[in-house]
Amino acid sequence: MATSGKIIKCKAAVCWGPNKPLSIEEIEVAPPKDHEVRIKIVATGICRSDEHVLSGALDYVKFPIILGHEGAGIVESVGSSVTGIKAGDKVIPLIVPQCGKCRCCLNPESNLCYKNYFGKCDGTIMDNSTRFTCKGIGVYNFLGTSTFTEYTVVDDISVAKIHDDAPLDKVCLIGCGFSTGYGSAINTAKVKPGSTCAVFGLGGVGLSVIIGCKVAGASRIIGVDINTNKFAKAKELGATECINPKDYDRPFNEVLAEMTDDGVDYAFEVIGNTEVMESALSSSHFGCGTTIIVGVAPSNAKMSFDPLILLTGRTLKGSSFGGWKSRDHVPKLVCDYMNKKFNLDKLITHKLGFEKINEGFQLLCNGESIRTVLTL
Ligand code: PAD
Ligand code: ZN
Ligand code: ZN
Repeated sequence: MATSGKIIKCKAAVCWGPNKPLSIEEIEVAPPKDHEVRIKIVATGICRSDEHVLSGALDYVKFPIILGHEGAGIVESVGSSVTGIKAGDKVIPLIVPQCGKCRCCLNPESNLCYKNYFGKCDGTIMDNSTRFTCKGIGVYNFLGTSTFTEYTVVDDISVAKIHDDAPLDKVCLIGCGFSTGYGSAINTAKVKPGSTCAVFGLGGVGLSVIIGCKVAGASRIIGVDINTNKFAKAKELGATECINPKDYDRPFNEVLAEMTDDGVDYAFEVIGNTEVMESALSSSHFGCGTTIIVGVAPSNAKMSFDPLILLTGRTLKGSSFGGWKSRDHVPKLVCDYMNKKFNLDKLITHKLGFEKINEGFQLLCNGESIRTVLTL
């Protein structure tokens, strides 16, 4: 490519600090170094985790930063030592890398990687710097991906090559929200046929949990949200009933216990609210219920519960990126989507041009959108 090895000037949505609108700026994107890949982003979803940074809920994030982590694009160029990926390939950047060599990567039960960005949390990629500059100032990277930019540079262990015919404006959701929710049901909970599930929070991730529970054969899927506008879509995607905790003036776990013969088999918290996590845990059956935490709580938030609640046989687990080993499974999920094993199109409620990114965040905050996909 003509741009290979050169600095690219392009547009990006820069976040200069919390509680400020994103600013579309011209940035410079340096060429990929050893084991790095430069990607032309074609489409990106807006996930609640991006908004957590904007609202200041994650106080460890450094600024200025380019957010966005649910993208898909086309490789522009690759650095030295990159194998298996070349310019022109369609790819999805990955929030959880897969080095293939560490203790987690070698354990079939784990999908984390020692080289993950959650632990690192310093706004850089593996070589401890980023390839972005704006007005002469270095700009940080988010979750090793940064997709709110026309071009990004990611580590080669954090990129999955996908099918040449994949529609990028749809499969971008496989980069975070869809895979996270769907995998929480399939991989982390291992939902069994005939079981009863409760999903707390019916945003893009929660609705993807519902899709997973349905594919796994759950017989009852109870959607829980304080925004009743989310119920119609939840039912369309597989919820058998939907309830609003605000309609009850007693502890919500009691309500669910009555409805489900003493508690659900699987409870999913997909909001990031520690009180709801506690409520989900007590809503799971005392002898055989499993609770999965998917929501990301604000920094320093604490969950508290009487340990006796677990002693009778409950299980509490967490799930990041739905338990998928990213580079192995993302290409397969894209093929499963193309083969109609699941349909994620209904999660996309809005499509906007990249320059309308702040409008996209507004739609999420107003509870009007499930996923807005921005096209670049
Ligand atoms: P979203 O904001 O679209 O959906 C959250 C839903 O929860 C909304 O429909 C709200 O109305 C509802 N809600 C809020 N408060 C309550 C409450 N007290 N009781 C019931 N319902 C409530 O977010 P999303 O679906 O994009 O993301 C959900 C969470 O998952 C969020 O915390 C995000 O950061 C996290 C996430 N985790 C991972 C992971 O790998 N674990 C990946 C992606 C997102
Ligand atoms: Zn996300
Ligand atoms: Zn690893």
